[in-house]
Amino acid sequence: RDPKAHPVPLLPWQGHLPLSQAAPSPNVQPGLGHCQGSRAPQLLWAPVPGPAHPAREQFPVNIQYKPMHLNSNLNINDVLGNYSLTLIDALDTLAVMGNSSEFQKAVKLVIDTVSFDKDSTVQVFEATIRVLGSLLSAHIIITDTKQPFGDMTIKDYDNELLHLAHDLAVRLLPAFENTKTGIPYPRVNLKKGVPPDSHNETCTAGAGSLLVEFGILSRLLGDSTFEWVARRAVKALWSLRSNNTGLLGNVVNIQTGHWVGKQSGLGAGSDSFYEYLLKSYILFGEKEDLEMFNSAYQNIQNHLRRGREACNEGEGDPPLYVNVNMYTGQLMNTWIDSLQAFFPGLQVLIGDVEDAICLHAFYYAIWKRYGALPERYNWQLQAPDVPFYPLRPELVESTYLLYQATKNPFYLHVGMDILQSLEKYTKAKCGYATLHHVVEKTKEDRMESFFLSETCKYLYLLFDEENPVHRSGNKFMFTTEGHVVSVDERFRSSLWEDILPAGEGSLKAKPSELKAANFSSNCNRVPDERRYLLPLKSNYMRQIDRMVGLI
Ligand code: DMJ
Repeated sequence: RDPKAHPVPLLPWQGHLPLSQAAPSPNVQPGLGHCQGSRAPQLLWAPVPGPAHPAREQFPVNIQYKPMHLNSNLNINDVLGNYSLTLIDALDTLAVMGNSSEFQKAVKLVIDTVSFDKDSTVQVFEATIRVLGSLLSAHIIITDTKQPFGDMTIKDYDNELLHLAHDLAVRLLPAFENTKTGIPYPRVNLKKGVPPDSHNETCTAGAGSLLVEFGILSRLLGDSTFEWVARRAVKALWSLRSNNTGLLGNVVNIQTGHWVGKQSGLGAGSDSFYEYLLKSYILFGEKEDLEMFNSAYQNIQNHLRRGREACNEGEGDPPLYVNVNMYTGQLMNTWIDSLQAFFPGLQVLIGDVEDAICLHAFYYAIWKRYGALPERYNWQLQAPDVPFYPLRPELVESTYLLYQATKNPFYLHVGMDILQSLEKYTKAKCGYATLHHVVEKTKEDRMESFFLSETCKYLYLLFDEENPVHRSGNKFMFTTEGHVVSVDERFRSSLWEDILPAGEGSLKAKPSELKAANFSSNCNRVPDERRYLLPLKSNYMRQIDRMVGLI
C-alpha cells in the first residue's frame, strides 16, 4: 500500500473525534436491500391466518403464512415480490445439504406454482440476486452431468427453471430502457414495466451488481442482451468515478449521472458492486472486469482503509475501512455497517488473507458484544447506531471463507459462537426471526429469504468439511446471494465479441493476472505453522475487544 495515500492521522478511535466533526447518523433506518430507504420499525399489519402455500411467505414468530398483496408497505413488498421468494431463494441450499428429496419437491413446487406474470413492483437488484440467481443455480445443478450433490435430477425436466429465469429477466429489462446513462431504474413492475412515478436515483450496488446473473443467463441462452445491459450499467457507473480519488459514491441519478450520495464505503449501497467486478471475472474471465476490480481495490486501500499498515505487525490502530467523501477522501461518519462484513471474504478470494483476518476480527468482536451484528455500529461511540439484525450472512460468509483459506480452527469456534447466538436469540416457533434490537433482543416477525440461502448455507458448509463444494475437481463460486454456480468452461466462452472492449473480446486474463495492484504476492497465504495459533496476535485481539467495549 502507498503510505502516502493515507498519511498518518489515523482514526481517532477512542472517542477523541468531537461529535461536531462526525456527521450525525441519519434519522432513517436503512432498508433491508442494498439501497437505503425508510423502513417501518415493525411490521404494520396483523397476521392473517392461513395454510402454508408456496405463494405465501413464512412468518417465523406467529407461524402464519400470508399472501403478500395484503399490505401496502412498498419497502417490504418490493423485496418479497409476491412470487414465493423464500421457496425460490432456498433451492440450492437444499442441494448443498444433499437433501435431494426436498430439493426435487421444492423445484417441482416452483415449476408448478410460480409465475412472474404479476402486477407486482419489485427491486431489480433483489429480484436478480435472490430469484434469478437461485433459479439459474438450481438449473445448473439439475443439468450438471456430474451431479456432485447426489441425484438432484428432475424427472422429465425440460429447462423449466431456465425458462422461468428468462421470463423474469425479460420483465426486468424495461428498467434498462429510457435511462440516459444506461444505469437501470431501481424498480420495475413485472407486468407494466417501470412505474410512471419511478425514482431516477439508484444505488451503486443495486445498479452495478447484476452482471453475474445476467451474464450467466446470456451465456446459457446464447443471447447477449442481458449481459450487454448489465455490462453497460457497470461501465457507466465506473466512468462516473472521481478523477481525484477514483472512488464511486453510493447513490446516483440515472439520467444526469450526478452523484446524489457522495459516500464511498464498502457497505450498504456499494458492497456487491466491488464483489461482482471480481466474481464476474472469476466466472467469465473477461479482462476488463479484473482491471476495474484491481483499480477499485487499490483506491479502496488508498482512501478507505485506516489504521496500521499490517494487520499482525507494528503499532497503531487496527485496520478498518471507513466511509469517506468520494471526491475528497475525507471521513463522512463514524459508523460501519453489518453489510461490510462481507469484505474479508472478498479479500480471501484475491489472496489478501492477512488483511481479511483483521477486519473479520473487528466484526467478530462486535458480534461477541451483542450476540448479533447491529445494522450500523458506531465505532466512535462504541454503540449501535441502527440496532436491528435481520439474520444477515456476511460475517459467517467471511468466517467460512477464512476457514477455507487458513484451516485455522479459530474460525470453527467463531462459527459455533454465531450458531449458538442465533439459536439463543433468534429462534422462533416456526423459523428464525429478525432481531429488532440487538441489545434488547426483541424480535420482529420476519425471516429474510437470505437466512436460508446464505446464513444457513455458509454455516453448514463451514462445518461440512467433506461437502462436494470442497472436493477437488469441483469448482464453485457463490453469487452475492450465496447461490452456488459452477465455474465452468461454458461461461468462459461468449459468442459475442461486440459487447466487450474492441479487440479484447476473446482475450481472457490469465490466472496469474488475478492480483490486486499492490500485493507483494499473488496468494498471500497464512503459513502452515500458524494454523493452530490465533490468526490475529492476542495483543491485537485485545486491542479490538477494548475498542468495541468488550473489555
Ligand atoms: C443479501 O441479499 C446479499 O448478500 C446482498 O449482496 C447483500 N445483502 C443481503 C444479505 O445481507
